[in-house]
This record gives sequence, structure tokens and C-alpha cells, in this order.
Amino acid sequence: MSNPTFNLGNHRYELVQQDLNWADAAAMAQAQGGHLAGLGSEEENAAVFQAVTALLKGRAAPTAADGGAAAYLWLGGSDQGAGAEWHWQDGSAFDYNNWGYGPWGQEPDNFTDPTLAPDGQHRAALALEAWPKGDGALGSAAQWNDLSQHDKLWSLIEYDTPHHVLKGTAAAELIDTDPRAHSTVDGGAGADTVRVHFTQDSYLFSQDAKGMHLVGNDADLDLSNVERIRFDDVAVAYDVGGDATGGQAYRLYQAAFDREPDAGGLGFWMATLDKGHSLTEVAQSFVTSPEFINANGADLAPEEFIVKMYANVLHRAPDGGGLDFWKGIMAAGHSQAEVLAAFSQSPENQAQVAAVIGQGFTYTPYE
Ligand SMILES: [Ca+2]
Ligand SMILES: [Ca+2]
Ligand SMILES: [Ca+2]
Repeated sequence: MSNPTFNLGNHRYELVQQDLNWADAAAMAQAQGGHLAGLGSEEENAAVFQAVTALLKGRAAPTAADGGAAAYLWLGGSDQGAGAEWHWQDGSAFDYNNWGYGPWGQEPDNFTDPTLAPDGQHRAALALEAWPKGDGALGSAAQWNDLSQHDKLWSLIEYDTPHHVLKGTAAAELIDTDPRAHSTVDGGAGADTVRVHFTQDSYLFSQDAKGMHLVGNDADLDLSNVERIRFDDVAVAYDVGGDATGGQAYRLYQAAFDREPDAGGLGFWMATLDKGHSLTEVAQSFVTSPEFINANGADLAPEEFIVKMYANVLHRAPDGGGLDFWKGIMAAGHSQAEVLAAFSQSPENQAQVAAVIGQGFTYTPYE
């Protein structure tokens, strides 16, 4: 079972949804290269609580009978063993705490009871709700309580996660990312592709004015000036605007052949445009291709060619003014390739194709 994770700063947290006593939870954290979470500041405590609450989405976590029957998560705090001072599993300084309050004094109260806590309370847990349940006199959600080590609870593992800041050059490039890190990538100019190491549906994807954001199991990415993402299973181009080579290639392909582009051919022509070849050069390859000639005929007169463009690209008959306009353009010496490129980039065609590729489109990278 894979547990949900989230990143905050340079730390990754895993919400373990298995009912484990503290020792088993701590051993599992260590075996996975982390430790039960140590919360070192009010900010960290608040952010972790908020993230955990969001991940749980109202699902009930196990409760502790000796903790007022409220739900808790194990943290790495312990006051059992040498010295018996409160300490974190990873040895970091225990100089912040968020123990619960109460009328009889602060937690930790080392409550001892023959049934509920036979050897007292020596392990720290983060409360997911106020305790005692339905009363709240001893502590509130997001505060800590000391509990019996025998309680079987879910737990929070913390890992040290690097935060990489990657800056691209002015060229179109492929930027690889660390599958277990928080990466902030600025691709700079050029049609840049970021390589991630999970499948597309294992990420939550969002887009805002700053760029694209991916939240995955082990990696989080904030991407700006990045045009494409290569997931493990699929490559997606998000550069669909008028001047972007991805959108230009898709529209030109669709315009020339009046069909959905095949992923491999699309990737090839995107790479051609990325290398600096003009849209007209690519259009020239299309109008002289066997597929175009088979579909439309060879040696078309200007008017025949223009009527085909209206039919294949805009899916309508030419209006009189439009037909005369394009005949004038071709009479002035402009090529079929130039006319095809202009039709594919026309606002009318851009609006039409945006319905299909506005959220990005898949392609097969050419290399
Ligand atoms: Ca307690
Ligand atoms: Ca770049
Ligand atoms: Ca870029």
C-alpha cells in the first residue's frame, strides 16, 4: 500500500495508515530511511496539521482510549529510556512543544491506568481532534498528548527531502528531475520539456499565473517557462498558444491532412520547428507529401487549392471576399505552403483547434 505524502520546505512527510504501536511505527520509519516526525516550530506544526487534515478528507483515524478517545497520529517524541527527557527519534533538539492544556496542568501528564496505560505514557502523538472526545477540556486538535506506547495508531514519517532549483538556458532543452525531491524549474526561453519519473495520473496537476504545479507521491514540482512534460507513460505538450511550436505543429498537421495527427509524426515536426525551421518549411513538406497529393490531387490551380484549404481547414465553403483575397495572395507569388501555414494559424482555425488541444496534447518525442 502506498501512503499519501506531502512536502513542506526541505522535508517530506508520509502519512502511514496502518495501526501500529509506537515501537513498530518507529522501526518502520527507520527502515524506510526516515524517522517519526519531529515538529520543531509552530509553523511546522500548523502546516503539518493542515496538510494531514487535507489528506484525511474527513476519514476517521484510530483513537486512543488513554487519550480521551480522540484520534491521534504518532510523532517521534519519547521520554522513555536513558535520561527520560523528551527527545525526538532523529535526535533533533526538542526545544519546541505543543502539548495540550488542561485544568490539572499541562500535558504531558504521564497518565497511568492498569488497563488503559499500564506503564504510563511516554510517547508523543499529534491530536487530530480535541480531547477528551466531545469535551475538549484537555487539549485541542493540532496539540500533542503523551500516550501509552501500546496504542495502535497511524503515524507520520518525516524524510529529509532536497529542494532543487533548476534554471534552463535560452535553448529548447530536456530537464530531468529528481523523483524524490521538491523541484522548482524555470525553463527559460525555448520549448522546454521536464522529465518526471511517475505516470501522469499519479500527479495532481494545476496551472496558475506562475506556471504548472505537480504534486505527486514523492516529488513536487513547480514549473515556469516549461512547455512540455514527459511522464513515465506519456508526453504532454502544453505549449498550445499561437506562437508556440507545439500548437503550431499540431494545427499545421491537422490543417494539411484534415485529421488528428499521429503522435510520432507530431513529435517529429515539433522537433523540426524547435530546431528553428520555419512553419512554411514544414508546410512545404506537407503539401508535397504523398498523403496530401493523394487526398487533394497534384498540380492544383490556385482557386482549387484555396477551396481545398477552406474545406479541409475551416470546414466551410469560401466566402466571395475570402476567395478573392487568397487568389490575390497567390497571384502575387505566395506559395501553397505559405497559404497552408496562414490557414492553419488563422484565428478561425486556432479557435477551432483550441477546443481539442487547449488543455495540452499527447505526442511521441522525437530524438
Ligand atoms: Ca497524556
Ligand atoms: Ca530553455
Ligand atoms: Ca521555455
